[in-house]
Amino acid sequence: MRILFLTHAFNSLSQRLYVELARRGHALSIEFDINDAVAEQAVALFQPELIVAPFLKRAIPESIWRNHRCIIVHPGIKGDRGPSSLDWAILRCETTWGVTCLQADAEMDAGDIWASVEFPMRAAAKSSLYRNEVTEAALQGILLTIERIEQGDCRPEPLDYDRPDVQGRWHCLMTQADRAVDWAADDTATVLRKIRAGDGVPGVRDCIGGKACYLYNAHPESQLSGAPGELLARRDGAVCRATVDGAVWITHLRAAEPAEGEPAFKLPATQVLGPLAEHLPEHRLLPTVEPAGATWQELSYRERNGVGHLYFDFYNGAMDSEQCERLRRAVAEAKQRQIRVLVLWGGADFWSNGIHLNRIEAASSPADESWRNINAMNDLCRELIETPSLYVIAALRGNAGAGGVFMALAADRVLAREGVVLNPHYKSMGNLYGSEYWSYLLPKRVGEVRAKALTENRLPLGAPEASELGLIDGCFGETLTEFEALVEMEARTLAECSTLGERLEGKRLRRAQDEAEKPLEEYREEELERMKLNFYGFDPSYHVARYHFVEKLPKARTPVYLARHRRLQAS
Ligand code: THG
Repeated sequence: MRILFLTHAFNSLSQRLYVELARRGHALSIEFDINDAVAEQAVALFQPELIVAPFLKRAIPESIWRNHRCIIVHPGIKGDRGPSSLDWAILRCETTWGVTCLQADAEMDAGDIWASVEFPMRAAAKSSLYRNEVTEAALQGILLTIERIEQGDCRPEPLDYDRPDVQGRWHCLMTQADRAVDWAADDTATVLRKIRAGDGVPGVRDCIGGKACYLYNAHPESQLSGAPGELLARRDGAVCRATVDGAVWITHLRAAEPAEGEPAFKLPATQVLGPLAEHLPEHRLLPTVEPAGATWQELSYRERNGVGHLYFDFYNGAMDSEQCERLRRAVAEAKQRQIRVLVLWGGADFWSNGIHLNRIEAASSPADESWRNINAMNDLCRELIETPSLYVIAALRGNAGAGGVFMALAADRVLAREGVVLNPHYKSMGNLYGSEYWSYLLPKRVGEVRAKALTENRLPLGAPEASELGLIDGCFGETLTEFEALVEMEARTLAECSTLGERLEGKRLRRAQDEAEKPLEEYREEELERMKLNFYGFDPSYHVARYHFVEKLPKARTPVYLARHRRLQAS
């Protein structure tokens, strides 16, 4: 089918639907929802048989929905309507939630229902539910919808609140008053729920030491306590704040009333608080330490059955210079242990997205900070490539993009959960050339021709396609739990395997051959030479693109690598 995606952004959900529908042979094109005239033009150019709105905030104009079938992917159960569906579901402690595929008409979210898929709720941030449960349900819903449309005789169900299976209702836009934390009264569970309901957008507006800011990424802390609302400690950029019955770690803040020149985007909490957090005791927690109760540990290392397991759960998968260095040190320390297999798990929602663009944007010299960050990423990648005594498995539980993908390729075996989406390219960030030894790691896996195609196309890739190409070694597991269990088993089997010694010997030989042919350092220097131009050269594209990305500026047009209909016209 010819399907046009009309969407606010090409976010993780739209990317997942895109790779899944492309795999099934549908002809797809994408248009960002810029204004009605642009959307009308896209429809006229592409002549779609179906329009899908995976992530749309505005109304589709009547000129479009009257003449074309438009399916809205709504993150709510049957009958649920409004712009804050998931936020309300979390705040109201719903135990079951869902995704409904409904046909757009004049009344918002009240159109005929083509499919509705439910899932059990989990105590997690809105963004995490969105990337996991909502995405899987949306995919099922869209596949059902397309199947029903293709059958031809299947009619959608009109919204009817008298039906027993229509349990949702209209919910208004959630306001900051609905979200507000009352530190003198709210217990830890309530504080967590409120912050989770607004994570990653818009955050919960609050006040810390007189500073107005939005709160993001909260985790329970069971050991520390104090006067409700008081700041108790800091750790790796996060702050710990007392509740009436315990405490929570808050890792990120956004200034709500930024002073002249102060960043207005998300940053580590201690950076936003500045002097307000300086006096706090730093509660270090080494990766090898297993905390007694609940706490927040960004980087952790555990050993089970002779296998090392390294977890790194960086917010949004972004890794600043210090985080790269901490992770590199953890890898170096794992190499000193009596293990022969190391599994890199990344975070549960993200594997990694490479350098930390928000931190770079906030730096006094973004060019210098970019340089420092990419060098820290490279040091980490080199630490992973040079592991003669260890067999390294990269286990991608969540999506990876840009440098994060190439960091994974530094492992000996790269495995991904089936639903993972990869973006193995840098170019969409203002023509960034990229580093992380990609010019060594990528062609080695897929050959020069495909390497060039992947980096130029700038399209997302599903794990099965990545596996097919040889970019990764395999993908399996419909759920996170299933994937984790299978990787764990594979790692354990490998560690106990009598031929592991031979494998490691083979790995050492190949590395030595590669090094003799062209030293790693040479790849790095060549890449960094190009990156220097991106950071310090005359063309400011990277700095402009990063600014637009970090500030979430509205898009002015859809790039032609996504808008096929515009490419067809151009050629
Ligand atoms: N029909 C048509 N277009 C649509 C939908 C539809 N576009 C996508 C849309 N569904 C998504 N649903 C909503 C539902 C309610 C609101 C917005 C999108 C809403 N908005 C508030 C307003 O416009 O005043 C405030 C929104 C905000 O500020 O975030 O209530 O079914 N044709």
